[in-house]
Amino acid sequence: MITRGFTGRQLPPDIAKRLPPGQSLTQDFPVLSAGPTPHIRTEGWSFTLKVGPKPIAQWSWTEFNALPKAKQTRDIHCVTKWSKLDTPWEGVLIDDILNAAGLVPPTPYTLAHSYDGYSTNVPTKDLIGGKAMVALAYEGKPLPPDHGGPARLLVPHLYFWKSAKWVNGLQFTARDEAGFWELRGYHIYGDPWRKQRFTGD
Ligand SMILES: Nc1nc2c(c(=O)[nH]1)N[C@H]1C(S)=C(S)[C@@H](COP(=O)(O)O)O[C@H]1N2
Ligand SMILES: [Mo]
Repeated sequence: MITRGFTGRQLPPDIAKRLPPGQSLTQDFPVLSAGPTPHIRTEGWSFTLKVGPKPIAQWSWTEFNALPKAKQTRDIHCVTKWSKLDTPWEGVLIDDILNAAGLVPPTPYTLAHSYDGYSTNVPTKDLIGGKAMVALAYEGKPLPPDHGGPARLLVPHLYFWKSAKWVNGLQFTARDEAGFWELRGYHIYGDPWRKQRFTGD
């Protein structure tokens, strides 16, 4: 899948230092999904915040797109060992979603939920302070379905499985509850710089 991967040793030092251990650089944008790509119409789309089981805020596509937008260009790192540098995204920061809901982060942990039944857990502090967004566009164009369109979570400082595609809500949880891959042997946190690929790494 990674046809032209470059590892640290062959790269200029300023590029090599941006690759976490064991990662190779890719120029293309691989698609990795546990199942088929769902095609989600923006007409029926909604995004919900929950605290435990209780819904506390919800936006339609139109309402969500009226929230403040931010642009971020970030390096992304997949647990399958590809990294892609300077990926340009636009979307709504989690900070601005919380603001719009009049909410201070209610619990230390969060589960992101998606239309395909996928979920992934992230400590709430890793989602705020400008560290994460719900991305709506990539390279200046609406996010394509394969890459999670119409909306995906983007948490670029963690392995890319934490960036839930087709996201439809965040659930704040009291405890760190394992999501789809975390229940199947992947690391509960997933820091690429600490090679936290699998449970116990
Ligand atoms: N909803 C959902 N989100 C998902 C996945 C998935 O199967 N379903 N796969 C994850 C994995 S393992 C990775 S590496 C990235 C891949 O994103 P990409 O296909 O845009 O490269 O999406 C993550 N988000
Ligand atoms: Mo992945």
